[in-house]
Amino acid sequence: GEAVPASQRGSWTSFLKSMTSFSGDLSSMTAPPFILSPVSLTEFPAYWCERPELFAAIADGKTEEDRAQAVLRWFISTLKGQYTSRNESMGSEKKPLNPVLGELFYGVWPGSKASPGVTTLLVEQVSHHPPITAYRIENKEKGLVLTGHSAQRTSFSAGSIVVRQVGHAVLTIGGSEEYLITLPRLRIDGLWYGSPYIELCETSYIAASTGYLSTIEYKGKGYFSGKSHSFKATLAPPSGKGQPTAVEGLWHVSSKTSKGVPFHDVTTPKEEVTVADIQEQEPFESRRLWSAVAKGIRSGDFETASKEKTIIENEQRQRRRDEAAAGTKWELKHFKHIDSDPVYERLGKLFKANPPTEDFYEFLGNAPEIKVPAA
Ligand code: 0T9
Repeated sequence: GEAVPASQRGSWTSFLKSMTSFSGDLSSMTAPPFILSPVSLTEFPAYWCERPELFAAIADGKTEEDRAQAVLRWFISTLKGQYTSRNESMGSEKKPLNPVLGELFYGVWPGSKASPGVTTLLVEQVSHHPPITAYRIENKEKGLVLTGHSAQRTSFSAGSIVVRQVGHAVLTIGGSEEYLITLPRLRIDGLWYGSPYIELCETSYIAASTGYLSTIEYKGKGYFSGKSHSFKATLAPPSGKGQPTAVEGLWHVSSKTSKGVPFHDVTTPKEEVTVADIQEQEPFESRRLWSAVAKGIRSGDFETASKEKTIIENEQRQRRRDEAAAGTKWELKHFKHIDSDPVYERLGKLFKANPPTEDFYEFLGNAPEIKVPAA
């Protein structure tokens, strides 16, 4: 492929070959330098709030239907960042840095007139193999909390990587109204040419404790509208409470309701999360932990990047050995693992969730103090 530097063509081909015979945790496979991203997966939960005004607006909905609609609008508006932003910033999808157990990422959106309230982000890598990332996003002033975790099961099919997302998120408004959010399946195409990109497929749901249910269907080129990144969503009220609302469009651009009313629009700039300067971060905070590796990748010095990565990996192995020898276990800092999430079990019934139960990482309530940068 053209996107692959001539000197890395051989290693890209063998990487693809080993992937076809591999199922499980792709994150631990060694990939050629041109496809490496300098950003760790622990940063990805920030995509949930890069339009903090849409998040804040959820709390302003006057009726149950208004709020369910605002949740759907915010959710759809996050997809562009979640699934196309590496293509925009780095030219293609890239392989993120594989987080270490206990890696942390803290951030903040300071708020503005358009997006009232300070929104804080707290992320912890709660498993290394397979990678599992737990996160919590809160806008206290608006009474909004999003808690979730993210893991993936990957397989290879017809030249593409198919990623089933494992994990879910729960959004609460005012501590009582709850929304269970499930995540779409994704396909990574364009691998052969060395320019991978994501297409979303199948269906995801947002089920509310008020009985409202959003069903979101994803299609790529050649379906509904024939365009990539197409979706159709239906927001259905509980029985006897009015008519469903249908929305259709391109999740990375905009959409309209079936009545022609504009629904979401992500053509305007987003707001990236603010994090502390690296010198002020704790050793396990993502950007500090990976700084030497990231610098190597960014500057094209892959020898240094790989050496620094090996240092981190060896240190991790040593830690695990020490724990095993001492008979101790790594303690999570901000979350407690529970085997089944009662919110998932209850609200999952609205769309016959499969599996009917899922585990969860409960927040321990110990958020660090976040310094809000001066405007
Ligand atoms: C949760 C998101 C997730 C994480 C990434 C599949 C993937 C790791 C998981 C699902 C976020 O909310 C949304 C976006 C992108 C997803 C990543 C894309 C990707 O390629 C990686 C996997 C593990 C790879 O790195 C595959 C190998 C690589 C060479 C292809 C570019």
